Amino acid sequence: MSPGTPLPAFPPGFTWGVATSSYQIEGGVDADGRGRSIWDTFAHQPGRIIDGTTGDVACDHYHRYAEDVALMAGLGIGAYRFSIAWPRIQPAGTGPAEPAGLDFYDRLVDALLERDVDPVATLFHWDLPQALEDVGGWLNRDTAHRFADYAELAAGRLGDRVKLWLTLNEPFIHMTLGYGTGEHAPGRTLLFGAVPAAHHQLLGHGLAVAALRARTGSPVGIANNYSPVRPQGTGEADLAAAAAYDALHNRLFTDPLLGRGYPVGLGLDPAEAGAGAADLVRDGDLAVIAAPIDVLGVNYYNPTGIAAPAEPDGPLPFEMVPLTGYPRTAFDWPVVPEGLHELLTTLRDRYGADLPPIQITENGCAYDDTVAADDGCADPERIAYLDGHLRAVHRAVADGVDVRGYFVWSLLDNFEWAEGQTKRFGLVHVDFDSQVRTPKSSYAWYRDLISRR
Ligand code: PNW
Repeated sequence: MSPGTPLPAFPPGFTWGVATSSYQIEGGVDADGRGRSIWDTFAHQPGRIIDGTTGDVACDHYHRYAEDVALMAGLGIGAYRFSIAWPRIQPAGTGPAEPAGLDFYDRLVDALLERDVDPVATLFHWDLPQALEDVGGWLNRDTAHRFADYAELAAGRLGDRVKLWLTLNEPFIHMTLGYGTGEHAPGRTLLFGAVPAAHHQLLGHGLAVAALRARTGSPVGIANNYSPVRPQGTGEADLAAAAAYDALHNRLFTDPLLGRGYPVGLGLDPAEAGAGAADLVRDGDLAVIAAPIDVLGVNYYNPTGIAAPAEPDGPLPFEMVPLTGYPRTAFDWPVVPEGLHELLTTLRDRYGADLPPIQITENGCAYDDTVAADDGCADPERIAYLDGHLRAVHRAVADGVDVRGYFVWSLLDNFEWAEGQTKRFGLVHVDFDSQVRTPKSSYAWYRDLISRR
């Protein structure tokens, strides 16, 4: 089947949504008592962001949220996934709430509900208060407790109206790019020394689940990034490298969440733990992390090709190899819709009855979209990408995977982290000089798809 044939029916009650995150769209970095985050610091350091832009203004969503909610209403979506900026709620990462920061999300949530859009809130999409980074960030166990306090404040104000809470966004990407390779804030280059940031994020997740449960009856979950691993070679060393990468990317943040404990090989499993690891993973931590969740958020972009490292004694036990033979997005990411089907059925096979219902909390693509003289913005590649991935989701549902919803990344072109404003993921084009929003042809396509459901 192709974009030409209509998409098959999805289960009744399937949620159609779009997703964004605070630092990528809000701007308003000095508004209403907001504190600094690690991304404010990082984006202002020379050489960090490819085009030298920052999130200082981004899509100015902080001031234009009403217009953006109207765009969502025009799509007819059932749910909107946004993130709350921790430094708006606790400017220094600790202490009492800044009421003006909470007021913004209060207004946003009410505007969504008025338009029949369910608010889905992510508590942490990478914008850690800088004051917490100054005392070690997620390498410091205390940050997990600070995160639970923040969750309590957010849910105390919004818990009656947010319909789904997600604790963390992609703790794997935050650990690897933020603490491992330094491509993201806070810019640390610890390689496997970043692993404590995995444990502390997961501990923070578990503590936050408990804090949320006490203040909301809404479902609670987490949004993980997954990438099916394609071994590039059939040798034993290639397969071992692929398994090592799979444990790091796909299991490190899911095995312990679903009660399996940590995968072996990362220094977190008691069987291999030296004295240092025992201090890292303390008695009782795994039970906190395995607190039952109602939803597993799945973010999918592409599979990963992995081979044995060229130098066996190098710093990493695997090497990434670009997958060939697929169309590519402007990010140079391969377009592999069947990877999403493979990922969903693998999760089901791996975790069985322990796997909670799934929401696809992100899926989307970047292309070099431009607004034409007639004010149109044609993005046929994005339509083909989304269509292909939705068919893959549908096949997984037909194969028995419990997928309850799908959120396009993203509503708007936005600040794409280290890529700045050079990678456009939106259903809506944003002119970053004028802040004019222009719905792309994919916006109309998604609107029509939703209206036929
Ligand atoms: C996700 N990778 O990040 C994030 O949740 C979004 O904030 C982001 O805009 C979106 O995907 C598109 O990049 C990722 O290197 C960042 O594989 C990097 C990777 C994957 C996801």
